[in-house]
Amino acid sequence: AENPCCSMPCQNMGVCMREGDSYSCDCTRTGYYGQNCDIPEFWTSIKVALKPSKKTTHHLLTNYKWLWDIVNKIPFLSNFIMRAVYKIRSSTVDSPPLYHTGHDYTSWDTYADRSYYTRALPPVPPGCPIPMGTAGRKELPSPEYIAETFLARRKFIPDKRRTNVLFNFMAQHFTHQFFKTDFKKGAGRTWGDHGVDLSHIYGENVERQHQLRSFTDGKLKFQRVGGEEFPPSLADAPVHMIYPPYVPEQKRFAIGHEFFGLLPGLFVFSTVWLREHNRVCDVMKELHPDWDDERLFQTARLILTGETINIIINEYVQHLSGYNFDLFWDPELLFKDQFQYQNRIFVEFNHLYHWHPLMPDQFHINGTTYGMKDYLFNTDLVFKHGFGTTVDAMSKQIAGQIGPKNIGPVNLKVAVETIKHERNLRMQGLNQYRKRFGIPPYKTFLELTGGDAEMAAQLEEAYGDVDAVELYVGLMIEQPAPGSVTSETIIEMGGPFSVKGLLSNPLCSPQWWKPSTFGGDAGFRMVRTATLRDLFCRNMDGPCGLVSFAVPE
Ligand code: MNH
Repeated sequence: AENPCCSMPCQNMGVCMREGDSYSCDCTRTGYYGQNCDIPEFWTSIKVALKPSKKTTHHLLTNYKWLWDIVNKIPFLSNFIMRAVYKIRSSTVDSPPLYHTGHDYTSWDTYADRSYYTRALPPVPPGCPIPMGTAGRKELPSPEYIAETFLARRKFIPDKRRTNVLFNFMAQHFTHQFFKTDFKKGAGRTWGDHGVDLSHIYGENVERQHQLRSFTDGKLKFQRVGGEEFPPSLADAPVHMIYPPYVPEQKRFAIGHEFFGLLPGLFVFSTVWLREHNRVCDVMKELHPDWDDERLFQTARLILTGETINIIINEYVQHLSGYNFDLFWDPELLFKDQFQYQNRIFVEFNHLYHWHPLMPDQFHINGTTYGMKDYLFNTDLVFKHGFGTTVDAMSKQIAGQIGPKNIGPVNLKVAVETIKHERNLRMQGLNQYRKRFGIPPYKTFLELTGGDAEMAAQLEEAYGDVDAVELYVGLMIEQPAPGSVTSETIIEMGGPFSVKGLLSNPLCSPQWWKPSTFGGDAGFRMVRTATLRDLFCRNMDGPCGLVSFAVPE
């Protein structure tokens, strides 16, 4: 007989357990009871009645600028709201995690085996009649068909919020320190360490880190080109890097992450963080003449970790959210609470961050246009145009909109692979995830496509039932939420993973969050005041042009 859990009967995060031909739902601490955990307890019904919907909250935060202009200036109010954002977002993530890909249920390995990504929802149960449980078609269309029909770019669609190419590369650069799928072991496995560890700058293990270090004054190895610091050549720092055969030896650079020779934008970020590291080492050596190389290196790494988090919250997430409330990073706001300073990367977080639509097909630098073929692995253009000019150009070019039919040709196969991975992992559909993250499931295809009737009809043809729409596909075809860069589901799922990941960093713990961790007041100040503009302008020869995450109007 069919597993009755296949129809996902348990609501409100109740856990389904098969009992022969029947099932039970474990409703413990869900605030609901009944066969399917669908009847609210008294206090739950009060809470539900009073709680504004996620849509309402989003609307409030992205409108009423005059109101937020006042709130932002009153510390009592802005602290209250910022703390609420930290608390509400991070409490949405299970910590410790409940599921991973090794088992369909909670197991010791879920907690202990860090070579797995964790999962917010367990897989579609085994032995279900059809791929998505009981909803939709017996057989889903091929990943190739799905990608070509719904995801492939016809004509470049620019982002309405004027997100630029610098943002695009920050996204890719920043997230690849923790999204590191170990494809040899499977799509649910990772070779990363589950958080903001700057392994993309310093390498994922001590051997790689040692190759990248100069062992004098805490600094990283570098080479001078035209008077400016750049990552060392592979000959000087022999680490494993992925380059195609046609890239000549002297144009191969040694970087923390082995993929980062791929794109000039990643090379730019690798370069600026390298310069920042060595600059911070100089400052620290001045303050602490007695420190050895090791201590200078380790302290600079912590300072750069803090700078990263500050820039990500104050500027990157700020831009992404479109909120008129000014976000900021203050770990102290959580010191009165119980808070788990531990983090795991969820496979759903990885998939929702496949923002390949951001990538334009061409890059404009100082009057020259590069097609994708001339851009991939071509770090030469950074030297040809100059570092500053390249950064300015990336700040002035609008990136693609994260939405349907906007993935360029080079990345379409990545989309195909992602769909295949989701099917291998038996991931539940978009609507199940919407419920898990507190937003109502879509009732119709038309609602999902935001009124695009043609696409809704094609989707219905493909999936049969809106509950069968796959997670990644659904995330990519939703329209951006009003005022934001990404869709409602990406915000409501990504927000929790992102806030939890940033605020659970050990730097944020009451024990670590103090000047001595960062070599004293000067280092602590660097952490708390870091900005994107300073990061670039302090580490650049010549005039500093536009450094921003959006193209100004
Ligand atoms: Mn991208 C994974 C190519 C831009 C985010 N990306 C992959 C994979 C390839 C790839 C290949 C592995 C696919 C698979 O087998 O599942 N990505 C590219 C190329 C470009 C690119 C060629 C630009 C051109 N990628 C971007 C951008 C982002 C991004 C921009 C924005 C954040 N990509 C990801 C994420 C993964 C990924 C996240 C998953 C990484 C992992 O799990 O290891």
